[in-house]
Amino acid sequence: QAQTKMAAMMDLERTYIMIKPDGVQRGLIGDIVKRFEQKGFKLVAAKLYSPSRAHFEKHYEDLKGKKFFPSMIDYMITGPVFCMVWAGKGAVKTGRKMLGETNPADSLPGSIRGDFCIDIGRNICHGSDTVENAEKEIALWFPEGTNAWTSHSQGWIYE
Ligand code: IDP
Ligand code: MG
Repeated sequence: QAQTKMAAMMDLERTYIMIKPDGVQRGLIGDIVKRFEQKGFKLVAAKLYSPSRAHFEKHYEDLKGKKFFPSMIDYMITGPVFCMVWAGKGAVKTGRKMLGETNPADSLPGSIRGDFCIDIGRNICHGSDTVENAEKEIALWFPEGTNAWTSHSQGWIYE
């Protein structure tokens, strides 16, 4: 009972992580998934997906006024993206740290962008920036919902 309660609490925070077309093309899906698994976060949804331009425009609607917006959307629709939802304590903030800074040049070695890419316009991955945005993004990308399951590692990851 206590174990189930703890599992439910640790699952409350979820983040939307997406491997962009360059990350998929470069064969980095496995490396990125591996980092989140090793950290101890729990995968609750994943799919390879090729959404419409309108879907990406919705996802990035906050950036609509930016000069780079049209070319960024052009890049996003060049190929499938790998969409994931990871759950765990602090998943949003820690997920962003694991990705690194928006500009790979500012990303420390050890972070995903710090280790795998160079240009801001080819930064291979997306991660939600707030808990509120994460829930919005999860609803947009996984209208079918996510998967509830209890990891056997739960008690070895959380005290
Ligand atoms: P984030 O992905 O780190 O949250 P945002 O500011 O939300 O960064 O921007 C979304 C994406 O738009 C970035 O990941 C990057 O691919 C792209 N982007 C942001 N700023 C620039 C820019 O100045 N030039 C080209 N692309 C950019
Ligand atoms: Mg962002």
